[in-house]
Amino acid sequence: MADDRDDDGVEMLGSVKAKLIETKQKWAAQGRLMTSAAAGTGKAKLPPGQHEVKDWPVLDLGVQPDIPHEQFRLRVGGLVENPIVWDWETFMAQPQVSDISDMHCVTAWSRYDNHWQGVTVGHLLSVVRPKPEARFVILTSYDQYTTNLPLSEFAAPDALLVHSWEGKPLTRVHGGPVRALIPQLYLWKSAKWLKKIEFAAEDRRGFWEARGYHNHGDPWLQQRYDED
Ligand SMILES: Nc1nc2c(c(=O)[nH]1)N[C@H]1C(S)=C(S)[C@@H](COP(=O)(O)O)O[C@H]1N2
Ligand SMILES: [Mo]
Repeated sequence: MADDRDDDGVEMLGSVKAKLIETKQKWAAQGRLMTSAAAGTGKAKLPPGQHEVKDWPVLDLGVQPDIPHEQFRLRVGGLVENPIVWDWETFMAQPQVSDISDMHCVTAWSRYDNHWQGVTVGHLLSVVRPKPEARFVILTSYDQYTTNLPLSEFAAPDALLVHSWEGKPLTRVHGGPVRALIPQLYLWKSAKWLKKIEFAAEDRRGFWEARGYHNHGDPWLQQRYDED
């Protein structure tokens, strides 16, 4: 579907991995990779049931949107005082930070000490000003992926909208030009190819959350899958 273009005019490369989605959904149903390992000391770097990797695996639905900077738009709306649409220049003109954090994927790999650059969610919140009724956030991506999280998690100090990793622009396969990075939750909450952030009063399950993954996704509590 290399020629398919969605409503943003963004080119989609690849085809949706229906089989893979089906398999992961089945694993969720079976509780695969759940372990009874004791929750660590609180200082441990490795959450229960995880192992460290040195490379950075690529996981997605099989479609990797190609978003030139001039086509990039980030829309932030819903229950906010000041909805915004940032183009690439406006996004890059926001205060920039560098931060170091770990990634924990539900498929059991963790990668330590990633160097990120981007805009803090805290800064975004200060610009859009969520209304008091806003308690949840729904992230939508250029590949139509969605994921949901409580505003309290989205507002974590390490939560970022990142454009660079290890000093280089985030590659397309890892979600460039801009992805969310919510390091205290499993990585499926960190939407790649971010295009929309919606603040809501009610929670709404995203792509994996609707397919058996845990609604919250705290790696330290091993919230991999929903209990049924
Ligand atoms: N837009 C989008 N974001 C996504 C996904 C996706 O399919 N599409 N997959 C999620 C999942 S399940 C994981 S584990 C991580 C993988 O990020 P990585 O490929 O950079 O390792 O991205 C998350 N964000
Ligand atoms: Mo994942």
